[in-house]
Amino acid sequence: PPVIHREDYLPPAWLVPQIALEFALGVDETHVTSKLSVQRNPAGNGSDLMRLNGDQIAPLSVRVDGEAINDWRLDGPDLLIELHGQAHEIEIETLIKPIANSQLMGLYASHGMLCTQCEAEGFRRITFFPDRPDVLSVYSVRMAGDKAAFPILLSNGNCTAQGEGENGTHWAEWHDPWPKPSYLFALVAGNLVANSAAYTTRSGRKVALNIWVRPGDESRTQHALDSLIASMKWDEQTFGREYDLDLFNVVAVSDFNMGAMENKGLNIFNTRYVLADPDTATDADYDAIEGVIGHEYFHNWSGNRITCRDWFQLSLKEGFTVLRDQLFSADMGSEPVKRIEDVRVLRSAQFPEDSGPLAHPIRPDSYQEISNFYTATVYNKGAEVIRMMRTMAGPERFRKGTDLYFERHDGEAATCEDFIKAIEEGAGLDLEQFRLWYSQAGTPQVQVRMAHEGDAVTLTVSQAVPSTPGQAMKQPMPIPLRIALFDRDTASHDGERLIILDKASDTFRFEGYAKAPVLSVNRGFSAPIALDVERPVEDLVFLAASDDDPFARYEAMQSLVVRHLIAAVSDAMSASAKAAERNAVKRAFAAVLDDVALDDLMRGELLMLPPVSYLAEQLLVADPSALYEAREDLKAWLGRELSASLRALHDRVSAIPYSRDAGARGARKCKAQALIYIAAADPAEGARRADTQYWAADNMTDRQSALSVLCGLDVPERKQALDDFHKRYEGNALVIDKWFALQAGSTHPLVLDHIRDLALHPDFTMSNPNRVRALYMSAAVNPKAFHDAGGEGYRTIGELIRRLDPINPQTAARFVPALGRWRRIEVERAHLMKAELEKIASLPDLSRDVREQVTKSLG
Ligand code: B3K
Ligand code: ZN
Repeated sequence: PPVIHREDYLPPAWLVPQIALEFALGVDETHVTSKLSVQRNPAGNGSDLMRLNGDQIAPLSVRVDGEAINDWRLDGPDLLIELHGQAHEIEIETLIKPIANSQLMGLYASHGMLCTQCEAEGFRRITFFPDRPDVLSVYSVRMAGDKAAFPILLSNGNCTAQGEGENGTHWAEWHDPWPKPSYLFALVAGNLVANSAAYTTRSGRKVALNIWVRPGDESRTQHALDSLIASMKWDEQTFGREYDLDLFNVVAVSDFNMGAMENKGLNIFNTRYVLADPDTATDADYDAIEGVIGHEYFHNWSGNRITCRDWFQLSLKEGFTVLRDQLFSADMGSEPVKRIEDVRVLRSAQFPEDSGPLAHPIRPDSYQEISNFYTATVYNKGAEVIRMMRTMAGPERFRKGTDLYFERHDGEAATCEDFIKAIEEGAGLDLEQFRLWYSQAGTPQVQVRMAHEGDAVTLTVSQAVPSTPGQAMKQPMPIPLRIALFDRDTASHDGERLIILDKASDTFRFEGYAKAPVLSVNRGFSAPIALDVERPVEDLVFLAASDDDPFARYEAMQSLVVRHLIAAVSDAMSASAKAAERNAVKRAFAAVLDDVALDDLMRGELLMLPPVSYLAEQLLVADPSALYEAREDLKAWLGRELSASLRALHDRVSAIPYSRDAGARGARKCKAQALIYIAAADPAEGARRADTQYWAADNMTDRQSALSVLCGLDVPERKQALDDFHKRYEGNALVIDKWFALQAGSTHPLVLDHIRDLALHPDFTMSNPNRVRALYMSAAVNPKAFHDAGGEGYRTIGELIRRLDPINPQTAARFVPALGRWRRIEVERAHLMKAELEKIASLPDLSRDVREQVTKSLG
């Protein structure tokens, strides 16, 4: 398959200022007529050839300026037409089969409803078009279809006319005044009901808001609607961005490849990020809905009003929009807890990308299939890179930078370079060297050494950016580190400082410290780096108990645990030294359990052990089972040692009644954590408490956390609760997904047998991505299942990829990176993992998506 290079970008030869689309809708067949007004691009190369991309479609007819033509030709899937004038009208008819579209790209059917997904290259599955983000058009859409099958007809912008047709049909016309690239086109037709509200923007525009769902789901839409209103208000206040249409529609679809899609004025969502009520959604689900609703809404400016010139610039909209949704969620809830969660995602999902065969910079240089680049690197590291700019400038100056960006590039298809320049000028930063964060892949490894002499403290700080595929040599990058020097006796410091390491190695000197201080560094996770600080365990215990930066406090706890677990799986440390470190971990946990000043949300966060994926990152080659066992052992040991405090905590928080306020949510988080430790230490006591909690639960958070613990135990209560859960929520797909995910993600000794049986369960289907992820992604991230020594976990995922690829290549490709980690896994497992990749690679008709990921993983 061809490799597309960023350097090869050429402006389009032809522009399409306007497009009129007509749809004769049907689930089996939809007839599409597309009328393009095309114009030579003054900035183009002057070619007469117009390239209209296609994908698995054929033209029924092609007209130019009203005349049917035959001298068009196909170049692979694309349609080529020669045009000799300055401007023309092109009309193309296509016939598509939504019901047969199992890839869920383009126009497809879901439960009798029709909907679209066009990003990145799905529009070309509907009609021939220059399907690239730098071709911006004003869209007019007319659709007609059976009124009973499709009572609701939606597209982008405003509805301008509607009426009845013959034979029980009806039609609607939609017009979107804002020019947009084809990837933001959307159409929905189906039987839907809305939860509606009105919102008035700060300049007085009245906007009608609708959350559209299938009949029966409307009682679970209020949180999404509230989140949308909060997002609209927040973007006005925080970034000065106002909504720009009179209508904003959100539609929930149960068959969807990812989370949601920011189509102009018509966001389409995975039901997972819309539907919630206390009985069916956990606190985490509520938070995710708020975050994704915010994310898609914020795209209206960072993505839609200003879009990307080409797909290499994806982080321009995604990195920035993730930062915006992170700041939004932080403002809506607990800022420190949100920061900890974001860092946890970065380190468990993005760090492994950066250190594996698929590593790429946040602005990649080449790709074969762009769908493979919707990654944690482009999204989450992209957000961290912009967050560093904000940290260096401060929020006020950063806002001046974003104001300039929005003002300067409104209506354009822009580049990351445009964004950097606007921040440089608007915020008054020099980002010359900082641009390396856009071009270099790999997580910088930063070493910090502190020396104390007389009254001076010297920090020697050095960095190394590891080599990654295609990038052997790296240059030092500017790394902003927030630091504080603590007085051990008073547990206070003399103010936080920001130091910037922009060389391979540098020293920073601070005077006025008669005694050696305790160093707190990379506070708030000011840079997305891996940190190596040599310091005594006592310093970490001190910071875990006393740091006034909540993130640093969490980080000190994590470092203590990571140190201990890495030592536990290696021979580098004596047994007595290991025992001393383990006791330090216990003291830190005891302090967290006993600290009355701590809120429960933060307490729950601090009690979480780092995931195996992050532990494995610390080692060049890891034995995942050894790490898993060491982590389980520590859990059980802490559970025994701190048994009284953990039971007291579980009792205390169990008495707090359900509500959505922070105190009650914190209580539920602590309840879940306490139960995990109690069950690890004493399975019988754990089963008893989990069973009680399960049957008494009046909300999904408690019910799920109890069932999760029961799932890992070999006790009779397990099956009773699982059966009840299935019966109770039969027909509720999102909750049945949880039923699959809890079992596939469990620590039960027979988890692999359970996974095999679940794949044969009548509720399992390969055609619904949520269900596939519920079963198989839970298995792939479950070290107990995936890294089973016999290789059964690898075979399960390998077979899934092979079976899913012909149905839904985009979703299939998402499973490849798990196997792609083989080089970092101990040799016997590595062989088994590699064998699965080779088996996939040997298939003749692999999709571009899976082919690219597998080839790179073996390469
Ligand atoms: N922009 C979409 C992602 C589209 C993914 C296409 N494979 C959702 C989002 O990031 O908001
Ligand atoms: Zn996005």
